[in-house]
Amino acid sequence: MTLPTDLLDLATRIAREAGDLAARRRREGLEIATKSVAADIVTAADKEVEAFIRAELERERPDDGFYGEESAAQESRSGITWVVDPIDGTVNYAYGIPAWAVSIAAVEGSADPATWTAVAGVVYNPVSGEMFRASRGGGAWLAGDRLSVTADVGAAGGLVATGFGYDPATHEPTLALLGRVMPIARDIRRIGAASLDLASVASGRVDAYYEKGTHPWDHAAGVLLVEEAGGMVGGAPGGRPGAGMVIAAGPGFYGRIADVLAPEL
Ligand code: LIP
Repeated sequence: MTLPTDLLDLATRIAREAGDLAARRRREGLEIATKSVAADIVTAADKEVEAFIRAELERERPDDGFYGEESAAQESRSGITWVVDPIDGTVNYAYGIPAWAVSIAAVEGSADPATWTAVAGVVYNPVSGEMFRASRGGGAWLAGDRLSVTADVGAAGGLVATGFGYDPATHEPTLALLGRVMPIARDIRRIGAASLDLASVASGRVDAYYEKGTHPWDHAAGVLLVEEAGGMVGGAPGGRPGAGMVIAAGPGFYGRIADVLAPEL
């Protein structure tokens, strides 16, 4: 039986090496292509870094499954699947904004975000050197500091992180949603990487995060960070985070932001 801490140690080592590879490639210059729409970009580094992560995981744990942003899914034979975003915050990475991360999560169960259970996860920002880590039941950590969400928000309201999809057709409804959130917010932060948004909730740097249209690899590790830091997550049917919506906040604010977002769920 593999312990969550064993999976966490493996994810930590690989994320650090993958992040340092991505940072080297950034310094060397990028080749950029587009995916779904003009603003949805992918770099050669995204694919190279995911291939590196995948090869390391296959070498160490050949029976595990894989579910990544840039390559085909692989069914698990061990009951563990690795959910990977090699460079989350791709636009920040391309522009040189120091807010992008390697996100690696180990989940138990089928490769279905609606039912899997994350047991270990890391979000690594190679620019800041911050390695956010969590294992199920083991807490969430940044270096030697245990992470904790904010307990509640003051009279000014919550500091709320959010994001916008690449497809311009989604921007009007997303802005309308933001207009509904602002009355309970002191301000918003648009960091540009869901995994770092969730790490910010877990570390109390923001009070909440919500976003429509993210992918499981964007949030699989970050959601575990928030849960292990005493926070609440949800947004999709069954109280799980999903493509329809991810909501994460401390227990004192979660109900308020979830109520405001409820018509979207
Ligand atoms: C990004 C997310 C971000 C979202 C962007 C994009 P990517 O993921 O981390 O929260 O607002 O639209 O989806 O594409 O950089 O891996």
